Amino acid sequence: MIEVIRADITTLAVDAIVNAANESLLGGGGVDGAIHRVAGPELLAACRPLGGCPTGEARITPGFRLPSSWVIHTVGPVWHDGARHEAERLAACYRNSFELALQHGLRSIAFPAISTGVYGYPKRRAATVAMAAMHEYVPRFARIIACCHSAEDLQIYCELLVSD
Ligand code: AR6
Repeated sequence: MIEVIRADITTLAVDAIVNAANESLLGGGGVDGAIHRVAGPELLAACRPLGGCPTGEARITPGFRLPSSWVIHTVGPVWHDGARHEAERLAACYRNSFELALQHGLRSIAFPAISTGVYGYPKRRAATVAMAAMHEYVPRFARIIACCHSAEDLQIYCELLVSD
């Protein structure tokens, strides 16, 4: 089942929350900063030996002080003009995060709207990519949560959910 909610992703008690990280995996602003703040310094210590993550791929760490057991770190594409494989790379973030969760036997997962903050991906276009990927994985998860930070995102995701 896909659930669309408005929340701070760091408050969700699910098997895994997904972090919209950067290729260094060493923290940043936005949701990345929020996740590191709540998880505590152990998260940075767990990320450091991973040696970064290329755009579109995903890596997993424990959630430490977060209510979620795991954090799946993925790196969304920076939006340029839509002609630089942004959609495929964003879809890869969702798919690789889901695949990593399945490899670890996880059943519930929450995603932020990857790439739609600092990385500038147009919100509706990104939500369309996100929802398509989520639909693909519905049969293999108990809960898939689209975690919206803003009222605008919530509205976009809800519109896409009902138009399916
Ligand atoms: N819970 C849920 N969603 C959130 C939260 C939160 N606590 N905080 C922000 N968002 P962004 P990006 C939403 O900028 O565009 C970082 O510095 C936010 O409203 O966090 O993928 C990384 O280190 C937006 O909808 O990620 C990278 O350098 C969404 O999360 C870079 O930003 C993503 O916004 C990644 O940029």
